[in-house]
Amino acid sequence: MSYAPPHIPGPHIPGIVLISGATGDFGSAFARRFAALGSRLILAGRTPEKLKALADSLDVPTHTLAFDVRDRKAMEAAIASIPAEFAAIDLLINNAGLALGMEPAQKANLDDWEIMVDTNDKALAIMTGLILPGMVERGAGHIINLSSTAGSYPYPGGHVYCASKAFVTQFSLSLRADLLGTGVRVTSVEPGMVETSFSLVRFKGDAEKAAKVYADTTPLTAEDVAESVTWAATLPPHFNVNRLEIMPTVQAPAGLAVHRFKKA
Ligand code: 8X3
Repeated sequence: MSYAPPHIPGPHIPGIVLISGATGDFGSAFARRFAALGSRLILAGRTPEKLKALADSLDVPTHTLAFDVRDRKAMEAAIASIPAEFAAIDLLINNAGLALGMEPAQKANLDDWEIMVDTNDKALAIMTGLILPGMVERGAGHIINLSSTAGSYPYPGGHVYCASKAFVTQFSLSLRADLLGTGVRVTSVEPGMVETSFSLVRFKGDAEKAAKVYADTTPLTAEDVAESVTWAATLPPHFNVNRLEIMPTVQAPAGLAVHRFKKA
């Protein structure tokens, strides 16, 4: 199920929106929503062809930035290259992120751990640091960080992914503390199970494993997450959503696990 056209937005339409991970399932859903509202878009992603295809499909002025968020120098150069007419960013959606692997921690691939921390945390913080001073100077702006229920409810095989999302939530709340009085808003959006290519990436292309995650149930969709992001972003400027935890009705935090000894 998806929503088209989007629900009635609030009164605040962000003028310029920068979306990282723009060509992914979430990112492109966000891009379509904000384009429908008339926002101008800066689309950041790794693949120039995919960025161009997305930009060409939208009816609003767009600027594309092709770089890997894990390459700090490339990120700094990309942000510095934003043309003047796109420079006053109203909304930054820190969306680039991923999960890799679901083996127990003691069997995990340490390269996977490094990539998750570099992408989900380090890049998100640096991107924020690059965009924030302009927002504070203008006395307005909004940073929406894509966290996850995984940041609050750990699960077997979640280890660094869960921890990386706890970072995103706590970083968002900490930003609120520093930005008090500046007019800049911060929101941590924390979705649970959403059917996207998330699991295909996590299981490194194993389509069968990925499909099992969403089989015989009704997960959220990228459009549902876009609904939440649009809601938080279009509220009037005096209204800050700190955390927005969403999950499908079929999912719930369902208790702690207990190991029981085998009877002799
Ligand atoms: C995605 C939600 O539960 O697969 O962030 O980790 S979960």
